[in-house]
Amino acid sequence: MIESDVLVVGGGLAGGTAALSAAREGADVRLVSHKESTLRHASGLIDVLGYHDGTLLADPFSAVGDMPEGHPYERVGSAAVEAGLDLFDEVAGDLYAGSHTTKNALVPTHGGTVKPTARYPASVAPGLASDDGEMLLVGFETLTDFDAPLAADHLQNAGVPFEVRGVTARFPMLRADAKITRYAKVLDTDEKGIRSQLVEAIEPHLGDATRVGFPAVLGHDHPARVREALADALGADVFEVPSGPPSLPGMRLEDVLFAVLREAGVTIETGNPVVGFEASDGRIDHVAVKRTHQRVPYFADEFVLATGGLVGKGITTSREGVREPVFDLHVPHPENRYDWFEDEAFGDHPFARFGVAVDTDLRPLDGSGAVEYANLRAAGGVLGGADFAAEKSGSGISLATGRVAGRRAAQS
Ligand SMILES: Cc1cc2nc3c(=O)[nH]c(=O)nc-3n(C[C@H](O)[C@H](O)[C@@H](O)COP(=O)(O)OP(=O)(O)OC[C@H]3O[C@@H](n4cnc5c(N)ncnc54)[C@H](O)[C@@H]3O)c2cc1C
Repeated sequence: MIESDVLVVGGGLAGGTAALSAAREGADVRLVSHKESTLRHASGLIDVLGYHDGTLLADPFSAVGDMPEGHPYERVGSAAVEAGLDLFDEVAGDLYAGSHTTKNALVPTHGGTVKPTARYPASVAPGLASDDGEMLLVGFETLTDFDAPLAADHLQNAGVPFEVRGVTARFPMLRADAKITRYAKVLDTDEKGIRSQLVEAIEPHLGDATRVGFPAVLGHDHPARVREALADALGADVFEVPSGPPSLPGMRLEDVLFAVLREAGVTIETGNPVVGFEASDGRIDHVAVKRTHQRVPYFADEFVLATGGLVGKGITTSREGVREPVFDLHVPHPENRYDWFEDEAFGDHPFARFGVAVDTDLRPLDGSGAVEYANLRAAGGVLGGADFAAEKSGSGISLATGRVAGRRAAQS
């Protein structure tokens, strides 16, 4: 019989944080996840709160305590948001920079905009828009998502306090259809002296630039080593411009998170979906995991749902309405589909906030506001009440609610 103290469904940032937090409370934890999480597709930037009521925030914590009732931050409280970020700093270690400040950093994006974020990979640090060294952005003919000259123009027009130029170079050796992991691999191993070939291609464009930004492909296993070698040869700081999907910074973060989970004794099972459950007396008894053609019961005392939001299908929409597909939880939403959207494309769309409503213990609530199952909690993108894309709050919500859900599950 497959049995654990805590079973976490979903292996993204929220599920991983919940599993780690429960394991650290001494629980026997199993994490079951179906497909890749948004970690591998997101930029690797850890947003806590970039905007509040449309205003850019210098300090992400200045408005965390002002969120409306039902927002995940309101449910868990500001201290939990800070504790979630502390946990992240500990897990990410040298892979990330920025833990020295409580302020949002302004990070240039591959589109040439500037994004406020609470934590950024160390590989991104020399590219911050608040520094003033002259910048050269380098794109590659074969990676068409990053148009470096265009991004440079956008940044300059946005009024950044430094000169910025962009150039498109040829990446030696690789074919047009090479995956970004292949770029990272040849740079990791310095295959056929690729780093020197790259430097030769870029040097004529360097001019007075003191920092050079590349798409985020500078190594998977040894990113610091790759950056250092390029920086030494170019005589300038080297940084990555967050890009994706898919995203190397996200993959590096996932590697680190899963290594820490294994070290903490969490049993991780990926590739199989949870497809059903049995409940009695207001408690989940077990979930059914689809393995080959069988439905295998997984028993646990406590469950954490961390299956993500609309993008990852943790929440689904159809003509019949909005659903949470694993436990068939109630998802508050207007009956009339026309009320899901605003007329304006970039308006304040209600659908962006769709998700499960929870009590302050993160237990999902039914249509009458009563707890659905006493031993089920929800965390991360599956929660409603936040528009993570507009607020720039996605990772902060996953960290804060994942930590609270995992700890409470283990303590119950
Ligand atoms: C393209 C993109 C870019 C983003 N950029 C940023 C950014 O720059 N900064 C930021 O802070 N946030 C960003 N976000 C938001 C951020 O990634 C999310 O808010 C995130 O943290 C949500 O994590 P999660 O763990 O809740 O869900 P997810 O990452 O979606 O993970 C859910 C997991 O659950 C699994 N799952 C789903 N259903 C089942 C099932 N039935 N059985 C088993 N497993 C299941 C999925 O396979 C997946 O592994 C971005 C999101 C996207 C999509």
